[in-house]
This record gives sequence, structure tokens and C-alpha cells, in this order.
Amino acid sequence: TRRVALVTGGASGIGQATCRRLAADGFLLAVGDLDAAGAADSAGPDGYAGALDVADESSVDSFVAAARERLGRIDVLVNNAGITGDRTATVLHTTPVAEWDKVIAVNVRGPFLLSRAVLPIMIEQGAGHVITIASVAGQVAFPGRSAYTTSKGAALQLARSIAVDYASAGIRSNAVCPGMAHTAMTSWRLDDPVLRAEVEARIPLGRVASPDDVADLVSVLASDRLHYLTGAALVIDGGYTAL
Ligand code: NAD
Ligand code: KPC
Repeated sequence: TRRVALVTGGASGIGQATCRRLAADGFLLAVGDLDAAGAADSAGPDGYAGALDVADESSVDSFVAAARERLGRIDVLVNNAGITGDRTATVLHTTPVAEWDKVIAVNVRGPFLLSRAVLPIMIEQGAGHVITIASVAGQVAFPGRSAYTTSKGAALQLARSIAVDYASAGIRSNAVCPGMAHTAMTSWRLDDPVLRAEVEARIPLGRVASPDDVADLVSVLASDRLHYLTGAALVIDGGYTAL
């Protein structure tokens, strides 16, 4: 039987590249996104796709139930959907409260709700792997992005908490911590040659990541290998945090 991966935020960027890669690896995909049409493209004809708001409890619960019903099992959960907040979500004292709440809702409540819905299925299977796309911003502060930095620290700890609490159930949990990647999230910055040069000057490998660079690591994690790896924070940042 084909292994099944559920990917949130799979319509764009890192999530889209991850879907492409996991499909090539032989996975059946369940893809949820606010962008339902984009999710359907990423899921392919034999996958399951739907509109999903990861911050909404009933949306998450019905999406996970429908995915399980259609595909029979969930081997891998990729908590990928995430937002930075808009351009007003900068340093702490000028961040609008509503923008703060939105970032925390998608980036922290989201992985909580998805994991909460999927873990009972994995417990029943006696196996599963939760992969959470955090960020280097969960380990070092990203300048001028207070809500985002805070949320990614929490997402990383959520991944560790799951690793500790569900190891005995045969379930592993790991966090992926990408550095700056070129996606819709960061194109406002990276499409500007001056801002892009500022970013790349601080990366030892001299370039930002492509979505495929990150998907490559998710693919290795999702493979049925590395059985001793759990609770890890895997940094993939071109050396950014090593400097
Ligand atoms: P992106 O904006 O290209 O894609 C994000 C996707 O998530 C979109 O399809 C969007 O519709 C979806 N989404 C947003 N809110 C949602 C919600 N409430 N429910 C369901 N889907 C929702 O962004 P990306 O750069 O591919 O980011 C993917 C993940 O990678 C995020 O968690 C992000 O924080 C993380 N990340 C990105 C970078 C980077 O530099 N781009 C670096 C480190 C980590
Ligand atoms: C490194 C990472 O997770 C992205 S943080 C910067 C996003 S933005 O300020 O919108 O360029």
C-alpha cells in the first residue's frame, strides 16, 4: 500500500515543492490550503484536496476526517502552512494586536490543531511522523518580525513536545528550520535586488534557498528511514545560523 502524507499550505512555495517531491517518492497526498484550487493541483488526480484553514478547529477536523476516509491512513503530517503577518507586523511595540493574533493562530494553533486531529490516527496505526516546518527564526530572532519569530519558537517546541510524548506510541516528530527561501512569502523582499543582496550577503552559501532545497530535506525525513531521529531541529539555511 502507498504511504500517505498530509501537507498543509500545499498550494504554494515550500508546501507545493514538498507535494511534488513526495508524489515523486510514491506518496499519496492529502493537501489542504486556503487556496483549494492550488491544493487540488498539488494533490494530483489520485490524492485528496480541499479548502482548509489550519487556524479553524472545525475546518481542520473535517479536513482530516475526510482525508482519512478517502486515503485510508496518514503516515506523515507536514505542518507547513504559515504566514509572517503583513507589513505592519514588524517590531513588537508597533505590531497591531490583531496581526499578532493572526500569526500565532496560523503558525502555532495550526500545527496544534492538525497534530491534535492526526495523532489519534497515528496512535491507532502504531506509527507516524509529524514534520513541522518551523524556521531559523525559531532559533535566532529574525529582525523586524517579532510575531513570526515568536510563533516559530513555539512551533519548534510543539515539535519537540510531540516527540517526547508520542515516542512510545511509535510516532516521531521533527522540525525543519529553513533559512530564507524564495517564495510568495518573501518575494516582496527578494524580488528587490538591493534587499536581496542584503540577505544573500549574510548567507555563507551566497544564495537563498529554493523551495526544492527545503522539499529535499522533507523528502529524506518522510522516507521510511532515519528511525532513530526524533525531536530534532534540522536547520537548512546555507550556513546562515553557523556564521
Ligand atoms: P507561501 O506563502 O509561498 O505558502 C504558504 C501557503 O500556506 C499558501 O499556499 C497559503 O495559502 C497557505 N496558508 C496560509 N495560511 C493558511 C491557513 N490559515 N490555512 C491553510 N493554508 C494556509 O509560503 P512559504 O514560504 O512556502 O512558507 C511555507 C512554510 O515555510 C511556512 O510555515 C513558513 O513560515 C516556512 N518558512 C518559510 C521561509 C521562507 O523564507 N519562505 C523560511 C523558513 C520557513
Ligand atoms: C527566514 C524566514 O522564515 C522568513 S522570515 C522573513 C519573512 S519577510 O520579512 O517577509 O521577508
